[in-house]
Amino acid sequence: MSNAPAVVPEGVELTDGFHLLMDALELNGITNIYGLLGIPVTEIGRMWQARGNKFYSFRNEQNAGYAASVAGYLTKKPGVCVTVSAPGFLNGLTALANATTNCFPMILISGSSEREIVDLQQGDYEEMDQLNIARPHCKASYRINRPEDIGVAVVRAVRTALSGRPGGVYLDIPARLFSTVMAADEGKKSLWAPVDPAPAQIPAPSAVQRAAELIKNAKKPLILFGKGAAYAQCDADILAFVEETGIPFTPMSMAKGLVSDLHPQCAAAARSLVLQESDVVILVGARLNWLLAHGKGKTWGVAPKKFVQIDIQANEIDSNVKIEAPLVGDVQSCINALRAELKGYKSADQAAWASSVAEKHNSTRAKLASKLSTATPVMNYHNSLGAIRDVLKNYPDICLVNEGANALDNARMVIDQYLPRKRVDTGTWGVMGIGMGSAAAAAVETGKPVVAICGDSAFGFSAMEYETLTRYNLPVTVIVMNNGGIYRGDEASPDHQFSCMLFNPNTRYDQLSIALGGEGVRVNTPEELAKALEDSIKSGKTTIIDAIIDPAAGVESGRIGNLNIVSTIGKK
Ligand code: FYN
Ligand code: ADP
Ligand code: MG
Repeated sequence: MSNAPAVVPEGVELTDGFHLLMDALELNGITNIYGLLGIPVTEIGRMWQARGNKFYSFRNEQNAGYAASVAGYLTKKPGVCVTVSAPGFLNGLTALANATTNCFPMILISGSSEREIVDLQQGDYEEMDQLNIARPHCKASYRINRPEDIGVAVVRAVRTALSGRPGGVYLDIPARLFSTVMAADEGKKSLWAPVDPAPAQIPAPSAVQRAAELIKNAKKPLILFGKGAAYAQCDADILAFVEETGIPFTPMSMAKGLVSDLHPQCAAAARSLVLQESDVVILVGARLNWLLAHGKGKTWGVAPKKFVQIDIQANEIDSNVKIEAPLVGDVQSCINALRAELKGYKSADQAAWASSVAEKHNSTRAKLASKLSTATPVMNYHNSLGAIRDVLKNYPDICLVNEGANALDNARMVIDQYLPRKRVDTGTWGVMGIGMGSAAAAAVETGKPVVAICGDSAFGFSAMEYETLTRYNLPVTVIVMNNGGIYRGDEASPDHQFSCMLFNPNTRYDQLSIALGGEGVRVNTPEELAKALEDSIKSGKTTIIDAIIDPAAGVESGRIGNLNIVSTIGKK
C-alpha cells in the first residue's frame, strides 16, 4: 500500500489532512478540543480557533486528557484531546486509560513520527510505536494512513467511544498525513456523521420479569446507583423509579445528586446498614469492584443477598459474585422496563424496612451535623467542610471537583449534592491530579461556576494547570486543604532528612494563585473560609483559597486504610 500523496490534476481545488480532520470533527458535533500543541499538531489549534471553535491549551497533556474525559462524561459526546508525539502521547495516554477505566467517552488524537523510520527503528524525532502502546489501554486504537480515511476513522472513533460501555479511543496520525493533499470534493464525499452512535439497548422481556419478580419478593431491597447511571442522563426516569418503588437508594460517589442527597429515600448515611442488611440489591450502572468490596466480605454482612444488575456491558455480570437477575441494556431502557413490570407494586414489608433505614440515615446525619459546627483551635476536615457545605447549599448547580485522601473522603461524606452530574472525583482508579483538568472541563462544558476541593498533595499533581484556568478566566474556586503533607502534616522527620510525607510548611497556595494571574486568599477559620468561598463564587474570578487545616487532622490513606500495606517487622 502506498503512502504517497494522490496525484491531483492541476486547477482542482485541494484539501489536506489538517482540514479534513477538522471537517470530520465538526461534522461529528465536536466543538471543544483540549490539548497541548507542538510538532506536528500545532496547526490544528490555530485552524480550529480560526473556524470559531474553542481550543483549550494546557500545560501538560495529562491534564488536557483528564479535561477531555470529563467533558465526555458530562456531555455524553466524546471529549477530544490532541497531543504531540511520543512523550506528549504518553502523558495523554494516562488520561485515556483513566477514561476507559471510568467508562468515559474520549478520543486521544496524537501526531506521530514517520512510519518508515519508526518501523525500522532508525531513530526519528520522538520515535515511538504509539498505536500498539495505546491498544491495551483503550477500547480501540486506529491509525490513519490516507487522507481519504480520515472521515471513516473519526466516525469509527466516535461510535466506538460512545456505544456499549463508553471509553477511550486512540487515533494515530503520522505527521506527513496532516499536509497530504487530495481533491477537495473527493475529500468532502469521504466524510459523514454516524447515525445513532449510542443506540438504546433494550433488555430481554424475560430478564425484566426475572428482575421484577426478585424485587417484588424482597423484604429489604436497596438501589445502588453508580456513575454509569449518572452518565445515562435519564434523570427523570431514575427519580420516577425511586419514588414509584419506595426503595431506599445509596449512591456511589459520582452518582451523588443523581437523586438529591436530601431525598427522603436517600440512605447514604446508613451505608453500612443497607449494604449489610439488604436482601436484594439493584445495581444501576455500578460495578462490584474494589469500591464495593467485590460484592462480598464483611462490607456486605451475613444476610443472604441477591443482586439485580443493570449494565450495558454483558460480561460485567458475574464479574465478582453471582448475579441472580442480570439486566443487560442501557440504564434508561432497563429502568423503564422495570417500572412497567413493577407498576402498582408496593409491599408493606418493604415500607417497614425503608422507614428503619431512613431513621438510621437521619440520626447519622444529625450526629455529623454537630461535628461540622464544632469550633477547634485549628480548622479540621469537619468544620472546614461544614462551612463549605453551608455555602454550597445555596448554589446547587455548582459542579464540585474533589481529590485527595482525607479531603476526598470527608468531602464526599459532608458535602450534599442536589443535582445529577455535579460531582467529579478521583473515580475508579483513585487518581490524584484530576483536579485542574476536571475543573477546567466542568467550567467549560457546563458554563457554570466550579468549586474544586483538593488535598494539598493532590493539588500539587496539576497545580501549574491553574494558569490554564486563569488564562481562560474560568469561574473556578480551588480550595486547597493545606495540612502540609500526604495524609497528615505532623509526621516526625528522621534526623538526616525531611519526612517523605511532608511538604514545605511555608507553601502559600494563595500567593501561587496571584503569581499565576488569579485571586488568592489564605483562611484559618471556618468563618473566613465561608466568606472567601462566597466572595469567590460571586466574583466569578479564578481563585485559590489556601485553607489551613490542622496537620494532625488526617488519617493515613483516608477511609481506605484497609488497603494500605504496612510492615510489622522491625517497628519499635
Ligand atoms: C455518608 N455517611 C454520612 C453521610 N454520607 N454520614 C453523615 N452524613 C452524611 N451525609 C456515612 C456513611 O454511612 C458511612 O458510615 C461513612 O459516612 C462513609 O461513607 P462513604 O464514604 O459513602 O462510605 P465508605 O465506606 O467510605 O465507602 C467506600 C468507598 C469510598 C470505597 C466506596 O470510600 C470511596 O469512594 N473511596 C474512594 C477512595 C479513593 O479513591 N481514594 C483516593 C486514593 S487515596 P457507615 O454507614 O457507618 O459505614 C490514597 O491514599
Ligand atoms: P461507580 O464507580 O460509580 O460504582 P462504575 O464506573 O464502577 O461506577 O460502573 C459504571 C458502570 O456503568 C459500568 O459497568 C458501565 O458498563 C455501565 N454503564 C455506563 N453507561 C451505561 C449506560 N448508559 N447504561 C447501562 N450501563 C452503563
Ligand atoms: Mg495533605
